[in-house]
Order: sequence, then C-alpha cells, then structure tokens
Amino acid sequence: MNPRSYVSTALITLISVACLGTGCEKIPTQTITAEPVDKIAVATISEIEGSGLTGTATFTEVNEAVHVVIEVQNATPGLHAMHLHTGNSCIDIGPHWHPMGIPAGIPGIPVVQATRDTPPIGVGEVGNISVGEDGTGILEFKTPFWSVGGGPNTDILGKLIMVHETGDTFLTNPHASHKNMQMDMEMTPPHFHPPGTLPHSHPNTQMNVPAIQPGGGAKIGCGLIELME
Ligand SMILES: [Cu+2]
Repeated sequence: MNPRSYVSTALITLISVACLGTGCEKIPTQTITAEPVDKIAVATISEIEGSGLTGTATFTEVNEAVHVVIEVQNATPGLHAMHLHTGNSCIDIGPHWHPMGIPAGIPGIPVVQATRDTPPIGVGEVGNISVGEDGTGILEFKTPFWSVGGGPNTDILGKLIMVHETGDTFLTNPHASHKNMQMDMEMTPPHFHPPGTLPHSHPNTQMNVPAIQPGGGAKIGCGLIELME
C-alpha cells in the first residue's frame, strides 16, 4: 500500500466511524438546508377592550424587502391607523418603534407609501388600513425599510402591531415620547368629547370622531410579530 492510498483508506474509515456515531442521513440534510429560505414572520391580531377586532399579518422577507399582508375583520368601516410598538406584550405596549428617531423621513409618509427616495416619517408608522362596510380590510405592500431578523433599525421581530380606531395623519407621533406628545399637542386641534364619554372610547362611525386624527385615537387591536416556525 503506497502512502496516498493509506491516507484515503484512513479517511474512509474516519467517515464510516462518523456515520456510525451520528447517522449518515444527517450529512445530505445539512447540504439541503444551506439553500436560502424565505424568512417569514406572523402576528395574530386580537381585540383590545372588547372592540371585537380580529386579524392576521404576515411578513415575508424577499430580496432585501419585506412583503406584508395585513387582514382585519370585525372592524368599524373607515380608516384604521397601524403602528409598530416596542412593548413586551399587548398589555404592555410601550411607545412606537422609532430606532432612528422622529421624524426620520418625510412627515405624512408612512411605511406603506414610502420608497427609498421618499422615506417614511418613522419605520414604526405602518399606515392606514381601509375597512369596508362588511368590517373587513386588507393592506398589502412591500417595503425595503423592514427586515425579518435583520439589524436593529429594520428588524420587526418582537414588535407589536397595533390597530387604532381611526386613521392617522402620520405628521407626528403622539405616543412615542413626552417631547413628541408636546409637539403633537401644539399641532393638534382640540378634540371634543361630550360630558360622560371616555376619551377615544367611541367607534369612529360617530359624529365627533374624525376619520383621521394624529395618532389614530384609541387602540382596538394588537398582535405580537413572531418568526413563523
Ligand atoms: Cu399606535
């Protein structure tokens, strides 16, 4: 036996022993999973304070952008603002997610409308979903400003998707911080609540609730964005 064939025999023996120890089936499996796979995150949206709203959101990362499909049911007809919040759960929702501060882009431009040339006011300012008379609505868009498990300025995993009772102007961020609340109060016209009614607790079909207001009013639905298993 020459030295080269001796080495080959030794290698084959080593691989054979490795197969005995770990199971040969694992070797081809590892090769297959090295192929890139879509990263998909999902959120199940549940009602807040008896609104009755339900919904789902899916986020699929494709070619450095995220394809988003958000569906809601049992909502009041009209526009409903959606934001991403940083809290731990729908009980502890925290402020809007704004890793780059507000405004990071153009006031009035939420993520759903934003492009690289016209960036959103903030990456947590999703947009307004339009709900029909049957109480359902679908919002579908693609954005380069989010990722599924990417860097801290883009990663939507672990954020909360929040649905509000009305549309948002996306000109300011009323519940991100005290500083922004101050800014919003200066820019927001007075919002009238009749005696005996709770602020922001009414459905937006009533006369005294605008179709669009800064922040979108009361929170009516919430879901945690998690990686799909
Ligand atoms: Cu919000």
